[in-house]
Amino acid sequence: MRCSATVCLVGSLSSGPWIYWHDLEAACADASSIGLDGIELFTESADQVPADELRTLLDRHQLELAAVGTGAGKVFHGLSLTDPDADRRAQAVEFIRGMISFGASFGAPAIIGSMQGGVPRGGDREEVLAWLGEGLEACGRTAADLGVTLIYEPLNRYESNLLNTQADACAFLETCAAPAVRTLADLFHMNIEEVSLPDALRDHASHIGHVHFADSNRRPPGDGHTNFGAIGEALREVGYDGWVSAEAFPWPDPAAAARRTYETFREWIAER
Ligand code: LER
Ligand code: MN
Repeated sequence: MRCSATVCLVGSLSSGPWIYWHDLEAACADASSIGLDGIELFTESADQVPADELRTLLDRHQLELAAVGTGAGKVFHGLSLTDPDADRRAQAVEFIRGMISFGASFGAPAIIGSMQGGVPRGGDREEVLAWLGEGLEACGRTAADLGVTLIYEPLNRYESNLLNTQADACAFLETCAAPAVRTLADLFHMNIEEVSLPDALRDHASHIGHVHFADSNRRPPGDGHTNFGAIGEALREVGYDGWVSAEAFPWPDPAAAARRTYETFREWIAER
């Protein structure tokens, strides 16, 4: 398993569950000095950070790109894979495809979180799920062509009314023709939705392609009441060998949050 931390490069955001903020070079330098293996990027668009600039920084600091988030498509352009308007759904697919190819040039997957949208009041749930499936299939084909996975993230009930648990997300993916699509096990969302985090990780291990690492209160791992010993045991038992990526509030500050994250990873999660 490898540990990374999120970097928010969206200039107009100043709060949210990201460890590092706004300065990519400073984030890389700090992450590398702690011993983290990579960073996960949240950018405004697929071309916000020139690929050669990112490659230079990653190489200089011996980091990998763990994943790229697509949420800006929703936040800034109001796009989602389940918009009732077919043209808007097509634009959502195009936005995500841009992010997939940005990530793929670094071997990193794109994450579909808030871009999944939800069922509007009075909407037809089956129809909305069919649109989600079509979107995941279309984006999943692009990811497969570029040799990367695509990560679908079940969100908690306060962020989406589509699929909230690992079980629901995995059962849904099995109905789609989207073999490159994996689920994201975000420990914060799971803390709200799952009966048992370690059981959910064990039961759905074959679908899980990425882990978002946060404590129960979305503070850095180690600053809430999640039992990371049991989570580490489950992840090691199923042989999870992907990223454990800190998507948490920068509490009390980014540098301390990153250090706390890495200490918790080393103590409870890493292979021993
Ligand atoms: C994105 O990874 C996520 O977890 C969402 O809660 C952001 O809205
Ligand atoms: Mn997440």
